[in-house]
Amino acid sequence: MRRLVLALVSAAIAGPALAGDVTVEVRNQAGQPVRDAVVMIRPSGGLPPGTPMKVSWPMVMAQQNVSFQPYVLIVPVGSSVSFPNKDKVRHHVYSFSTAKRFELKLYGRDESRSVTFDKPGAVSLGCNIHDSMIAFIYVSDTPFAAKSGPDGVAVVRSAPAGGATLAVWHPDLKARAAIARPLPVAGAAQRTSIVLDLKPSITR
Ligand SMILES: [Cu+2]
Repeated sequence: MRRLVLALVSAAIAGPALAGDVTVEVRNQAGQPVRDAVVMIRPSGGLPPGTPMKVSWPMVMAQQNVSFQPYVLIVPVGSSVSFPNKDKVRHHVYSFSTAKRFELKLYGRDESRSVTFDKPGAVSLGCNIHDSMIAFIYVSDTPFAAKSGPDGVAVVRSAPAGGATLAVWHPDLKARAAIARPLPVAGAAQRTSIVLDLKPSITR
């Protein structure tokens, strides 16, 4: 019995901290839902020790039908992203962004390259051959991140309870950096909303 009590006590101390899903509804200044927004929760005290810098979606930025797929990809800092070419034509992917400058010289069908993103921030991608190819990789300093869907809703899974900042970025944001405001995380399911001041869309 005593052993059981000790086990329970140590499990309570070492066990996972309270966490909850945070649902964020993203809208523009006209009240319309905004898709492809990068929604991040940054715990005020830093990330809990041992938090894996991982997300649940693939770290892949494909080139398909002469466009990048997806349009916005969120990756935690330190991630290696693969860039498979699924087209018959060759692409020449590049970025001049401060968070990551790189160039993947012409490569063809069913070839892939990978790039490691080691600094947080927005990385805008282009193709030297096809000017219409535009996409963004957002390198997040927190793994508690999610992208809004067509309904403008993003769900950040299992955010640790406590003081935190809600930060949101979008390719059409008027501000240069992600906008942020305090958001205490309850440790249970919670819902909030945020309005973004957007420029006319650059791509659609
Ligand atoms: Cu191209």
